[in-house]
Amino acid sequence: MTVPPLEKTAETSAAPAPQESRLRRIAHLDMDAFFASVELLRYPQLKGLPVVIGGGRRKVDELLLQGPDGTGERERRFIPVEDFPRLKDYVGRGVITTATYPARQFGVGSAMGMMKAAKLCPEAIVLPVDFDEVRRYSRTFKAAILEIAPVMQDRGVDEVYIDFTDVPGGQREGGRVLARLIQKSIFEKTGLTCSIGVAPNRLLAKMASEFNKPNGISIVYEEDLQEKIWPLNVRKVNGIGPKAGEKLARLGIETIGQLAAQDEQWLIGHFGKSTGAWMHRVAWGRDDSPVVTESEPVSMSRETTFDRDLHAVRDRAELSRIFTDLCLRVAGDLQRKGYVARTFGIKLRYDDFKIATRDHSVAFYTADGPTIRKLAGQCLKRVPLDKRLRLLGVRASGLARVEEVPAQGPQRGAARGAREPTPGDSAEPGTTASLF
Ligand code: TTP
Ligand code: MG
Ligand code: MG
Repeated sequence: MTVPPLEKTAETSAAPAPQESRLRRIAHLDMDAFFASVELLRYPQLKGLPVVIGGGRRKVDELLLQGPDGTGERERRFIPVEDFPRLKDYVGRGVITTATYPARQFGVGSAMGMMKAAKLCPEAIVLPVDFDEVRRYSRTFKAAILEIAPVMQDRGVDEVYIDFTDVPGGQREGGRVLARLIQKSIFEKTGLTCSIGVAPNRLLAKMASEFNKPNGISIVYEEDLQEKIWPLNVRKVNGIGPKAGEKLARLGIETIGQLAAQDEQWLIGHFGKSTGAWMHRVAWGRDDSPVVTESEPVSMSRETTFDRDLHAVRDRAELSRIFTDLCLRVAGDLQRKGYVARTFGIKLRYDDFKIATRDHSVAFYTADGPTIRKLAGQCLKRVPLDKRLRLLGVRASGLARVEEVPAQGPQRGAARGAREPTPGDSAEPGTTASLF
């Protein structure tokens, strides 16, 4: 491998490299066959076999967990390989979410209809997605990275950008040393593998992370543009989607190199000022966008301290109004930021400054205001309301990004919420919750 001059300088000088001689090194890390790999941790007997993830959870999946005699629900028991459902037995309109690498050798992959995939690989094992498990591993692998490299940008459930530039090892071998360390740490903490591309910027790193999948590292320098990037199809550029790809193909442009060969003005003529100029820039491997650190919230809450202490009975109407308002605000926060939650809680501070908190988890995710009002309202049944209150708060936790949970429309969430007893319904005397 040829080492670029700047890299060499940085490595051979005894003193730490001055800031300006460091190369900008940006990594893109993407987990390998993520949803499927998470299932293989649960069922290691399936390692090396074609496995696809797709379709909803079916009866056959429940039966599999229950065991032959119908007992031992969800109990961890060893399931022999031959007991798993096969693609050839699948009937329905589900599509494949992802597939293990052995399954991909049969031409099976994301977004393919399951029945079509069954023709290519009838013996592939079919499993449903376990979103909770996937999210748990998503958090764990990201936490492992943050322990090593602090500048990380979340790009979805299984991928992140990491700025290697100033991290120890981030310059060595173009970033390979640090990439190896991160792979090792993730594997130790999760048992999962990932692939990493390290390049001068996010644009090239994103492409590079695919070069050596699975469990690979790929190092790209600016001078590799012609050899490693230009032969790729334009669709490999993050941001050139199916429509732009088709239009470019109609114009006779298939590869990034062909795109780079076009005059910028010509591209602007066809795609408009901003897209045309952007296409020209990316074809030449240029991207200055920073890696923006943003951490996942663990909860969202709203609370309010009253102007005067309020009493659950005498100030019932006012408290009820404030409580509803807090719930709707929490719902608004969740919706605006693209989250749903399934644990809702309350916080009270009494006039003696003692604090009480309660929370309540449900089996579904929601960001629906009235549903949150009902669920948080149930927590009120479990706190003493005989003293005056100084503060009231509502909190949502157990968060998930809305796109990461199985589709469940607000109707379903609300309907299920509505089935729970509502605070106002429980009118037993002495049940303090009814006061709200
Ligand atoms: P990807 O990173 O695109 O795919 P992958 O991790 O399964 O495989 P690879 O090794 O090629 O990276 O997506 C991450 C997860 O997101 C994937 O395991 C399943 C899920 N996913 C969807 O839910 N819908 C989709 O259309 C795709 C592409 C992925
Ligand atoms: Mg992936
Ligand atoms: Mg991905």
